[in-house]
Amino acid sequence: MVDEADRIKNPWGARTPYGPGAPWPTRTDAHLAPGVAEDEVERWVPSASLLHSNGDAMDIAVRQGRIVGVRGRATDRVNRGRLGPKDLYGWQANASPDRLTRPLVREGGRLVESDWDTAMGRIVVRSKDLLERHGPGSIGFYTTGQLFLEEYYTLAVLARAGIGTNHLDGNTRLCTATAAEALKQTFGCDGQPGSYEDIDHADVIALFGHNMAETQTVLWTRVLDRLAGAEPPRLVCVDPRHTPVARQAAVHLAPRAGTNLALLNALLHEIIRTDRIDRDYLDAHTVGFAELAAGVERCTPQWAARICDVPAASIERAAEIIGGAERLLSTVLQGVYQSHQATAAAVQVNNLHLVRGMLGRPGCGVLQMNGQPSAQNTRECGADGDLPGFRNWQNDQHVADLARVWNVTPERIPHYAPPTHAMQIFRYAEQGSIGMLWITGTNPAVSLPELSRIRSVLAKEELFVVAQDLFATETAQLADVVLPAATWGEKTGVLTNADRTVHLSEKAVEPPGEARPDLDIFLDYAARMDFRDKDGDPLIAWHDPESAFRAWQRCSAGRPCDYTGLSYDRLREGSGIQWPCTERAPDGTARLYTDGITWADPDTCESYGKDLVTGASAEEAEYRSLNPHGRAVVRAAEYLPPHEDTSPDFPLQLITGRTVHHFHTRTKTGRVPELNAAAPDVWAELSPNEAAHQGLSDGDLVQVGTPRGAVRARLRTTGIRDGIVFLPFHYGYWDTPAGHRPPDHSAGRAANEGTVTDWDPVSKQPLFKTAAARVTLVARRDTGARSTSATAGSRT
Ligand SMILES: Nc1nc2c(c(=O)[nH]1)N[C@H]1C(S)=C(S)[C@@H](COP(=O)(O)OP(=O)(O)OC[C@H]3O[C@@H](n4cnc5c(=O)[nH]c(N)nc54)[C@H](O)[C@@H]3O)O[C@H]1N2
Ligand SMILES: Nc1nc2c(c(=O)[nH]1)N[C@H]1C(S)=C(S)[C@@H](COP(=O)(O)OP(=O)(O)OC[C@H]3O[C@@H](n4cnc5c(=O)[nH]c(N)nc54)[C@H](O)[C@@H]3O)O[C@H]1N2
Ligand SMILES: [Mo]
Repeated sequence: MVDEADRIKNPWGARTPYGPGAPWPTRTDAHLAPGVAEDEVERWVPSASLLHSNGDAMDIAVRQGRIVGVRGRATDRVNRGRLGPKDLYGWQANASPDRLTRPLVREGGRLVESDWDTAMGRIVVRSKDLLERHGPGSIGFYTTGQLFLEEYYTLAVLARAGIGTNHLDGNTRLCTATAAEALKQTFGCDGQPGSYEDIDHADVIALFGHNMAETQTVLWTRVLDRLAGAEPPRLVCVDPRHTPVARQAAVHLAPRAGTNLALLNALLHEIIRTDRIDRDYLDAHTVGFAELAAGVERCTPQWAARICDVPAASIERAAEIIGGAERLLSTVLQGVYQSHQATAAAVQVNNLHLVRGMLGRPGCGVLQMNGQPSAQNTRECGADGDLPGFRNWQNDQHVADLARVWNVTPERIPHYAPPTHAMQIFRYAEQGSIGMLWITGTNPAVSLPELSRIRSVLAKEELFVVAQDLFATETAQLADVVLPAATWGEKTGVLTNADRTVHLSEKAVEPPGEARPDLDIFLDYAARMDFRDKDGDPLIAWHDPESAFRAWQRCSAGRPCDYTGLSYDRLREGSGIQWPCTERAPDGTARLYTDGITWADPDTCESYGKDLVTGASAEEAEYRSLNPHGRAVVRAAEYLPPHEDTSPDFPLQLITGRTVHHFHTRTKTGRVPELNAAAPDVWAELSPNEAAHQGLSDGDLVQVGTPRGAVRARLRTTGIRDGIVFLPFHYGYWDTPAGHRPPDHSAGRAANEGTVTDWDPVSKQPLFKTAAARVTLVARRDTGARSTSATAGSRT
């Protein structure tokens, strides 16, 4: 058993050092409720983590019908028994006394308890009315990266072929849209090339805008164990903050926010200038290198140093390390994805690997990371802005093939334009062309940018909002119907992590009250709507998780994310299998592109590519002439400054992000005593230098304002670079543990009060890490003013 205080303070636990190429040793982490001994556990139910994308396998301890703890699974390829703090303690949220147990409907302006028939009845009446009067485009769905594969697939079928709407996207738009887009741009198709095992082999690991130590704690444990062993890898860290990752790095580059592309172009410049390139690899597997070489020719370290405000010598040093690597592993996450040239920058990391021929062998991988536990499934099932099975909406053959799988006519599946992205869905809801928005497993009233706008959209009289959640979240408060969902541990389904590892998560206990699995809710809706295929049979013929999984397998057959070699039984026998898993690869596939590029062929690719500056989709003919033989595409892009840059009024850059103890809007982790106590309230980070410059000191209550809104927080001086203020985005106006909600919606605690409605033109991912801001003093540290509920209603 773990020492609890220790794992809150030391999220990574004790070292188990290992050398290059050796297997990562096991270490079993567990936590049981106080007073429960291991031999009192009646059943251990297999599952995997739902509080990040790492996919840590674990077993859920059950006693007398209740979850009483968790234990990491030592046999699993992903975590070899380890668990992070959110997983060790987070399960307690399931039994929170304020779980939703009955549907709610709005009556006379208030949400009141109701029953399933009434709630579903209202949704169906609204759906049919909208379909009749305004057609399928009047209905939108906004889902998540936190359900199970079977649920996304069912939702994708009912939305795309049942309703026939193009307006279905996930909060994955805020999360991994750029990961998917960067893979499509370079490799023609989504699908993570690398494997976590690359950490065991790499001699250089480069992390771009990825605070792995706090956001994928177990993966970071693997890195720490390599660092503690023989022949440790060297780390390159690009992050404006002195994160725990930066502390371990051979080179830490702390650029101004939103300048990743300039930095990456300079790294490419140096690598090309010093001829650290793999000509054979480039010739055999890529197109476009000449344009890249020309494009970065003037991007010297000195040029980038001025834009990024980092020493040119540090850029040269980083280029030397990356250029000298024999086995390079790179990871990319939100520090790159949530800025204005997100895809253009993420693609340059792919280019580093293509130029150096570092792909498809042990230690040579690029991880365009995911964040949410099942974001990969949202993408592959087409519950986001993609068609299921990574099919290409511009390729009529792909649409026809999907129509065959669903037994509908191709015209039934909208493909007149790219599937609508989330920011556009909210725009349509704002403008009124969407009259019903069904939100599942996400809390946009805290997580989308510019919250005053989002609140006013969700509160609109004419917009019928359905919220499906565990709790009466900030979003649910604004809904017309609230559906109580079962969650992890209370339902069965599959989830796939960031390195394509598929796990089965089984039902351990009953959900509270009348709460139902999301799958059952979608199936119920499809039955009530009576969706039919072209022969008049039910469009959705499955009835439980396993039959839904089999339906998905048929849809995935022959596509890159091929699940045909898997089954619930196989997943129960083993633990964690990487797709593609087929008859020919029954044990799954560790790495993609081991034998050249496989899915970029014009006939099979998921995307014909986009213009990296405007985001405009290329036509088939353009792609055919650019890349007739289906190679990787080396795409160049020029650095452009952020739209909202600093000014005398707003002299700082605002970046937002995460802390190790909380997950997103804290609906779970805020209800867990150990995690809540570890980080109960919002804070703002400035460098000591910057604080002094603004006349502020540690502990002062400050206001972080942008042109759109403000947050009040205690100031912490940290190792962040000058010119930047950081806010964790976890804190909504819901206050733990009492469930107290201030009467005023704007408590000034959510970082997104100040973020901007703007997105990367290519991936459409919103910018959570570039806005202009100012920090002003509210009260000095020792005046005793509180920063949360006490100040909640008082805005200035
Ligand atoms: N503890 C915890 N873990 C989580 C989550 C959580 O909420 N809490 N959420 C999960 C999810 S859904 C996601 S998407 C991932 C996100 O995981 P990460 O991307 O690692 O997390 P963030 O804190 O959003 O951002 C990472 C870093 O980007 C840096 N950054 C900001 N601006 C820039 C920039 O312009 N350039 C560069 N290079 N860096 C910049 C920030 O300083 C920050 O340290 O975490 C997953 N894991
Ligand atoms: N400023 C700023 N904003 C950000 C980010 C940032 O870095 N900075 N990061 C963005 C990113 S990467 C992400 S992923 C988003 C996350 O943003 P959200 O998705 O809004 O965050 P969560 O709090 O995870 O919301 C998930 C909801 O699903 C509910 N839920 C959990 N399990 C289930 C289930 O099984 N079924 C159903 N129906 N509901 C369930 C939870 O109670 C919770 O209310 O935030 C984005 N917003
Ligand atoms: Mo995310």
